[in-house]
Amino acid sequence: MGPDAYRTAGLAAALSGLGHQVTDLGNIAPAPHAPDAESGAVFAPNQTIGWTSALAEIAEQTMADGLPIFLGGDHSLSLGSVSGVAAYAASVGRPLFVLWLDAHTDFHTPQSSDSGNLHGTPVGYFTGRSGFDGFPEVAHPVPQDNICMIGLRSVDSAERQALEASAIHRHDMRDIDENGIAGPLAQFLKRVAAANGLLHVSLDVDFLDPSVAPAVGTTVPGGATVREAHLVCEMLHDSGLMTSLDLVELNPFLDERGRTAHLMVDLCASALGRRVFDRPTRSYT
Ligand code: Z70
Ligand code: MN
Ligand code: MN
Ligand code: MN
Repeated sequence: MGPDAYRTAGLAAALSGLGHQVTDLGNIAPAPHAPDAESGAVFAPNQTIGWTSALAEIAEQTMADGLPIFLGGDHSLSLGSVSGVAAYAASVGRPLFVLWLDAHTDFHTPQSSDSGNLHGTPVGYFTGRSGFDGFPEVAHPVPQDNICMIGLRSVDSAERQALEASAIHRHDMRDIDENGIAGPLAQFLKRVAAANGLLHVSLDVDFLDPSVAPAVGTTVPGGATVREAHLVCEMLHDSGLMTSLDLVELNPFLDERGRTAHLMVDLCASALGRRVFDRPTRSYT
């Protein structure tokens, strides 16, 4: 339902209005997979394996044609989108960087997950953590040092431990309150530019404060404001660095007259060039 809500909210028209050529490839289907058992340690592992294979393949293909935008739907889609984008990056000999805009770190493995929700595992998967039995092997894990997380405010203890032992760059809401959101992002973008990297951005609806973005299953108070989120997206556009994007966790059943879908469309437009006034181009090199 998430992708259809974005279609209804006018995502394609917003981007073509900015001068982009937009192609809607339609809904993706999962690759054939074994049926899932009713109960297990995690929900729908086989179905998620099917989705991961299909999405990784289409991600790698579409990177050659333009800037793919993956619409969801559950954040487990990033197991496929990011691993596919990483395969493409390796094929063109450029490093991949990932900006994770989320209340959560999603750094679990299926073994460490308390909830059994695979939306808590994509970063664990594409960084090459072990324990993803039956999932496609991650041929090109994203280096931890190439990942920046912003918006964090709900981290499980197993994730916290693994994260603190990792080189992933992380900014919780206190960081943003104390220092603002522009500084840490600019620092990260400079590193992407210096490395001539590709940049995948994963925007989880719950990055935003639930008072402005209620259409998500896992609301966590104290999220980014509309203005902080637009600033992030405007800086991404100014940098010219973003090469792929996930818009995830939109659940239109929980929306109020489409306001979350519309906000996400507006943010996407900011990330792809919408602005109030022109200003001198800022460089992140
Ligand atoms: C929790 C878990 C999560 C997204 C919630 C929540 C993770 N750490 N991820 N919403 N996208 O269930 O593993
Ligand atoms: Mn989810
Ligand atoms: Mn998430
Ligand atoms: Mn989240």
